[in-house]
Amino acid sequence: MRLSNEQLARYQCDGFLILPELLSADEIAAMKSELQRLESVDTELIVRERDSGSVKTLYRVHEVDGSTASPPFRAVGRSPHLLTPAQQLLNDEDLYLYHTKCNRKAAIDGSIWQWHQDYGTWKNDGTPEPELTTALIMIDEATEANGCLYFIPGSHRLGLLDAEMDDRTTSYKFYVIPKQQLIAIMERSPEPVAITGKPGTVVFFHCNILHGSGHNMSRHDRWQVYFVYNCVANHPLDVANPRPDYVRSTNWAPLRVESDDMLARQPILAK
Ligand SMILES: O=C(O)CCC(=O)C(=O)O
Repeated sequence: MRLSNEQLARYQCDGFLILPELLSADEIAAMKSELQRLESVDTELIVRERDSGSVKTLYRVHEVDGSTASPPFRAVGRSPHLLTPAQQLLNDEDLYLYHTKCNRKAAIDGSIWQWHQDYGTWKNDGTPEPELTTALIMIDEATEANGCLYFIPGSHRLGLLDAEMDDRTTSYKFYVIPKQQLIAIMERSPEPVAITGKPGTVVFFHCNILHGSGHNMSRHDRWQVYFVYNCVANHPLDVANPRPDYVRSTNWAPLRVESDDMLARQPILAK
């Protein structure tokens, strides 16, 4: 799947690009059944909601080894549906997966992600340039009620903003944009856009776009899976106390586009 010049220009301008129902119902069903299997794995690669204990984030589904290894997810990360557009958006053939994460917003319990830029954390990881793009896959329909993502269009062009560590709001600690700064940016930006869509929809977004999502007020779980692509040439430099491999991968081997039939091509997992 190759993006048109018009789609590339839209991504450069807005900082995101929505590809409705790019993946088939069968592909989504295969990923959903993998998520059901992985949810019950006892591993440090799963973050849980503080109060309910339900799964919030599950990491590292794209490799052949490790407790959360998953053949369908490994295949989709190398499929032409995701890898080819990522290569076009980053204008580089040699990409690797910085990390993969599967975010569940459990019905009623699933909590917010405050406004943030992903690259703030990745710069602290030692990643030299904001040359990463994320492919979001909607596993369930994403709605405003079940906590879809919101983007501020064009905010990636503001560059990296000052952020502060928030370790209070949810069980997941990360850098958020302080309220007054956020309001000032919102006053001079287009309104935030709700990123809703049917299962199978894929959304590419820039690592500096301002984004966040609300609480899940609905009776439906909302799963979204994120594949973060980085240029091999932009891999993190050495830092003191690097974060673990499941969020800052050190597997910098360039990915090659594989079969577009992720269901037919399932690699054998390492023991
Ligand atoms: O899954 C969500 O609702 C938001 C996730 C997010 O913003 C992130 O992981 O950076």
